[in-house]
Formats: sequence, structure tokens, C-alpha cells
Amino acid sequence: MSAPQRTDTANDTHANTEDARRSRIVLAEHRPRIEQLQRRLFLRSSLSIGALAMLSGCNLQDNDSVDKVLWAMSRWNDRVQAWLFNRNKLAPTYSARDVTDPFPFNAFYPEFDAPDIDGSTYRLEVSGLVADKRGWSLEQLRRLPQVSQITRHVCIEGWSAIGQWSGVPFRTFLELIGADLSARYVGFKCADRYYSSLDMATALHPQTQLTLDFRNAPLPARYGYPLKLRVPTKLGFKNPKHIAAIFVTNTNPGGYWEDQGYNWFSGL
Ligand SMILES: Nc1nc2c(c(=O)[nH]1)N[C@H]1C(S)=C(S)[C@@H](COP(=O)(O)O)O[C@H]1N2
Ligand SMILES: [Mo]
Repeated sequence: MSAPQRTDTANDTHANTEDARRSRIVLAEHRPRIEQLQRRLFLRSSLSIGALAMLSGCNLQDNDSVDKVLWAMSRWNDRVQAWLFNRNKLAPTYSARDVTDPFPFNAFYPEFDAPDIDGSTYRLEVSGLVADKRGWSLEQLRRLPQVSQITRHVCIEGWSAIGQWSGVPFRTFLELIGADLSARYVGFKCADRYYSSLDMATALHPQTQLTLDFRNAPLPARYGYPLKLRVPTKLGFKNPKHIAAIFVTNTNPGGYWEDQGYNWFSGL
């Protein structure tokens, strides 16, 4: 990867070398996000600081300015992905014998720290742009129509696994609580401080599921007891486990990884 080329006069050689060195450092620090952008934007050639500078028309010599440009590109990328998202296209499904066993665990903490939630007192909170803000017990959620899916979970960290999840179609739930389906986002707050959010089109996708069971039994603690959202059209980190609260909003709620630089839309 090359440093930005300048056509200054010869006595500027020292400054050029210094710029090149700083560019290399800035580039190295942003490598994961730049590589993610390359994949998401389907760029064939590598993005250098020089190329980024040309795309943005900015002089990218410090971390702040690179960060601003990367965030701007990522937000633009969200819009392109939202336009391309096909509301009816289904994620591939598999058969019971394809289910990965053992299914991997992942969270921002080790498995033994997974929250220990008492299902008998649990209440799912509902707020924001919804007509009915009453909380939901697990029993009430289990009385709603249940569906099952066997789909592939893809984690950004480089692994994927096939699982079986059952629960309530999320669209059914949103309709039941009288959610404003023309609102832009659905946000999730989890019992472990995790949080995430979805665009409304994805929330309403036929395979997006408010999940109570894994492999026909209540979700074990490590996979998100008592309630998770299964979103087979998105990367794993957009599948919140241990959901405590759901809210409908027109302000992007971001997310635990999203706010640290992972692309917000992250469709598959
Ligand atoms: N509450 C909560 N949900 C979460 C996470 C987390 O740390 N906390 N990690 C996410 C990530 S990065 C992945 S890959 C999946 C892992 O789900 P699994 O443990 O069922 O495989 O959960 C997602 N949802
Ligand atoms: Mo993940």
C-alpha cells in the first residue's frame, strides 16, 4: 500500500518522508475498518490513505480525520445496503442433521459470565413508538404463534454455524404491540449491557424471529436465555441475546459493536 503522492519541490523531501511515515501509522491503526470497508464496498484494489484522501477530498494526516471519513463511508454504505435489501429474499435453510454440535458460544465476555436470569420473574419491556407498552412474561410470549428455523449464523470474527431456533415471528410481535411499522428502527437492550438495533425492513423480514428455544428446548444461558432475536439476514452481532427491552424509534440506537466501528447495517 502506498503513501499519498505529492509533487512538491525537492527541498520538501524530508516533509514527504515524514508524511509517508505518518500515513503508514494511521493506515495500520485503521486496517481492520479499512479492510471491512473494502469487503463491504466490493473494492477490488486496496484502499490506501492516498485513495481515501482522493475519495473524500480531505488531507488525511491524523486519526481524527481518517475516522471521520471512515464513519461517513460506513454510513453511506448503510444506505446502499438498505436500498439493496430484498424484503422477500429468504436466507438459506438447512435440515436438522446439518445443525452444528456443539454450537459455538460468543459474547464480549467468557461463557461462565453469561447472565443468569430468573425466568419466573422476567418481563420483556416494550417502549417507544408502540401503542401497547405492557410488559411480557415468558408464558405470554409462549402463547403466541411459534415458528422454527434452521439457518446459518455468521460471525464477523470468521466462523459460522448452523442452528435451530424457535419462537415468535418478530413481525407478529411488532403488529401485536401496535408498533409504528413506518418508524425507522427497532432497538434492543440486553441484560448483559449489550445493545443493538435493526432497520425496520429487516425487523419485518419473514425470518426475523423473537426466539425462545434452541434445538426445541428453552435457550440455554450461553445462547441467550430467556429471549434473543434471530436475524438470519444479518451478521451474528446483530442477533441480540438476553433481551430485556425492545423499543421502536426514528433515532438510530446504534449498538455495542456498531458504535465501535462495525458497519451498522451488516447484512449478509
Ligand atoms: N446480549 C448479547 N448478545 C450478543 C452478544 C453479546 O455479547 N451479548 N454477542 C453477539 C455476537 S458477536 C455473536 S457472534 C452472537 C453469538 O451467539 P451464540 O453465543 O448463540 O453463538 O451473539 C451476539 N449477541
Ligand atoms: Mo459475532
